[in-house]
Amino acid sequence: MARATLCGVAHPLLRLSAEVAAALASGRPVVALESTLITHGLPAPRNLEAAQRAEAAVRAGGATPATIAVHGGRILVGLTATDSETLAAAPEPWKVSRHNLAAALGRPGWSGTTVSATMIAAHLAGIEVFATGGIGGVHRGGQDSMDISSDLDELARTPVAVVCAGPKSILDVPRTLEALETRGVPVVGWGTTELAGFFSPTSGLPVAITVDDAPAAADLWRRHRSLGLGSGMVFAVPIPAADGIPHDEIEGAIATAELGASAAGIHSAAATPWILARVAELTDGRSVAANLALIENNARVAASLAVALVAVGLPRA
Ligand code: PSU
Ligand code: MN
Repeated sequence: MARATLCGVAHPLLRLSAEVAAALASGRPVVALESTLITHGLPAPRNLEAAQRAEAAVRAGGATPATIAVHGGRILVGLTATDSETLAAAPEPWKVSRHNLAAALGRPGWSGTTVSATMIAAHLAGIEVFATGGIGGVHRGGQDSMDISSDLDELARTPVAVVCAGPKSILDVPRTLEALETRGVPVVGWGTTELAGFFSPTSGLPVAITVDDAPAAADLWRRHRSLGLGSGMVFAVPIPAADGIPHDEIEGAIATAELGASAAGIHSAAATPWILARVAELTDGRSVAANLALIENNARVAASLAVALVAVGLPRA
């Protein structure tokens, strides 16, 4: 295990796996992966399967996977196969974002990192590309409850490219897009002028920016970084059509799950895991199968971006 260097100084709270450290040291492509979807987003044993399929897709795409989690007072960047199994079965893991990252580092158990905490860790480690399922955003009713994911502010302040299938469709997606625009976060359609609809390839909402392939995405990201804007970028990749669930069908399940969450008084950090679990029940597990497929697809696309960034070869801003 090696420590990351930040401005040449080892960061004592990060622990890079030997494989990730070697890839970064020699400038090879690396893709960060989050772990809240392992600890909180998906039911066992599909959670471990998701982690393994994402890592395999990154490798097949010619990059090194760096799954990020917190354990034993360190942010782990790159998990061994055994680490992943332990994480997937960890008792009472925390769900860690910017606000409780330092606190999580003060406890012995495992924590899954959300998009926000994963971006922080990836940036500290010098990793520019990160793949996940969907980003958090403005929850339905968020204009009253103020339940707005810290993912949005993180995207505004941390320069990491996040490859996803759009905002999670359990959210208020139009308000999430407005919040991202306000924060100066580009939302980029990957091969499409329509925002990816998470469980379905389409959402009915337009995106202002489109790239057709990985080299174009790499050019856009490099220009963004060179301006010193400081923000991240969302690359929204549609789920492959064969794996998607029709928009109307999934919307019905989400609406029912939302009502159930309200009736049960579920909110804040517990909302996403609860609603995802209920949607899985309501769709007889089809939402879980779709979630795994889109995670794997995003990992594959993120690897192509990381490879293209190395090919562009410009110094990091
Ligand atoms: N997308 C999924 N499943 C998940 C998540 C996203 O398909 O479990 C997680 C991500 O880690 C994301 C987090 O950062 O949910 C957002 O949670 P919240 O809304 O509490 O900020
Ligand atoms: Mn929240």
